[in-house]
Amino acid sequence: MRVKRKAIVRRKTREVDVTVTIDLDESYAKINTGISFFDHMLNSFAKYSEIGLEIEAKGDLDVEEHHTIEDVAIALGLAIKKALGDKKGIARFGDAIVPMDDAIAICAVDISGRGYYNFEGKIENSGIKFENFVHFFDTLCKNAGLNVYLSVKGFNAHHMMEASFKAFGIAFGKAVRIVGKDVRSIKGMLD
Ligand SMILES: [Mn+2]
Repeated sequence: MRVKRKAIVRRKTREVDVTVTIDLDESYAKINTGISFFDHMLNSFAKYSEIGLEIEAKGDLDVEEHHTIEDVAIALGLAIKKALGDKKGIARFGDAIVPMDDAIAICAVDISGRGYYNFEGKIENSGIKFENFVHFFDTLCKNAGLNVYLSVKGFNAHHMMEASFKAFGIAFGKAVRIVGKDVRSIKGMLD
């Protein structure tokens, strides 16, 4: 019997109280961040990565969305890192190309243990600001130890952001799947 790839992370600051529950071998989503568009994006991520994900966040949205998006990214990143454990048997790499009408997103993921986000594109503000869209992925990568390349082109900001979350979800879902027995690195570890 495999070790459960589950984790719960709570992060409580003076700005945000967020709890993330993740199960890499389930498939469901229950998301409530108080930012409807962000919930829509996180639901897409969970759906297309085929992981179990619960996020409950209460942030200082009267200030603006930045703190809530940032703290969700930190907690989700730490939960991913914790749930992956020793990373034995994971595919490690995953990729996806996702069109959405006028938009197209390309994503590649390496669960290398080294957090690095490489983004190409420019999107108008949509249900969340573009700066927070970029900041979310950057913060997530640093905290989870993910190397992610994401590129997006298009016209409609909603489509461009949604295609990005879908592409990231599909690529991430492939990378966390169990495909073998050993750690996929000649170093013997992914950290
Ligand atoms: Mn949509």
